[in-house]
Amino acid sequence: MAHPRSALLNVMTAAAQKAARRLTRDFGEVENLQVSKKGPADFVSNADKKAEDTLVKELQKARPDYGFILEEANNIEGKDSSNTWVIDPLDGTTNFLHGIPHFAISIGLLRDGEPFAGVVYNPITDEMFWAEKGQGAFLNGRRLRVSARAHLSEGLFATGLPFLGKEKDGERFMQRVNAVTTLSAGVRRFGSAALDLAYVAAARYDGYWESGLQAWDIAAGIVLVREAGGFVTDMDGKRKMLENGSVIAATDKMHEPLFNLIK
Ligand code: 2AM
Ligand code: CA
Ligand code: CA
Ligand code: CA
Repeated sequence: MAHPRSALLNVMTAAAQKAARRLTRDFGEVENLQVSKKGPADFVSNADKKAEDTLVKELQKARPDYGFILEEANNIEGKDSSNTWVIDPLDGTTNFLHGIPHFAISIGLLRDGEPFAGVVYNPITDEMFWAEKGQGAFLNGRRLRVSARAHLSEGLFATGLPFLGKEKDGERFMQRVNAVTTLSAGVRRFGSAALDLAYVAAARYDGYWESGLQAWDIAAGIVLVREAGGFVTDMDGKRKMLENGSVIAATDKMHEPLFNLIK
């Protein structure tokens, strides 16, 4: 039987599902999408924007006073200053635009500035990941627990590769990948930070690190990993992930060895 969800999570998953219907339709016709460029290798399509509009509308209906931090539109200040949605309507846009079925909708809720609830939904695999502080993390109703693998040599890790405009740190990045590939079972780079974090929560990956991210890439995923029993810090070992856009997320056993390898 599916685990019961709080009213808050029902609002979030329903909004994700509604936005996903539009995204899935557009995914079938990516050649017809209007694509523009926000920065070096940073693309946005009308699919991103439509999905975001749907999410804002649905969440505003259910929680009229909450504010929004949005990837594609200006932030919206809410009357209730202690609750803020942090939204990436389409995480993995490059995959989406290339017809690669690995992307997600990411909805995080900050309460008093701290990640409190998160939903990450991959509409292609129909995998809905959700978590709320103190309530556990779930995938389609099944409770999640990070992997129990204990040694780096058994671990599978994920990261984000630097791309055009992000290659400043390229050499340091390659050293880190080199260190982890040498000692682990492998390193993956699938191109959606939100799903990378969800996969750590689901015990598919043992750890994940990346820098140069934005709050909307990771706000939801942070709650997933923590509620599944994993640890999340920034690349300095602090808890300023949302401020400085770097993240190391791993199982309870792998966080420290991974941190020591890549710090
Ligand atoms: P996006 O698809 O929403 O843009 C993968 O490394 C992560 O980086 C994804 O979460 C992706 O989110 C983000 N990303 C991809 N290209 C980017 C760019 N050029 N600038 C900033 N973020 C980017
Ligand atoms: Ca983007
Ligand atoms: Ca993103
Ligand atoms: Ca995005």
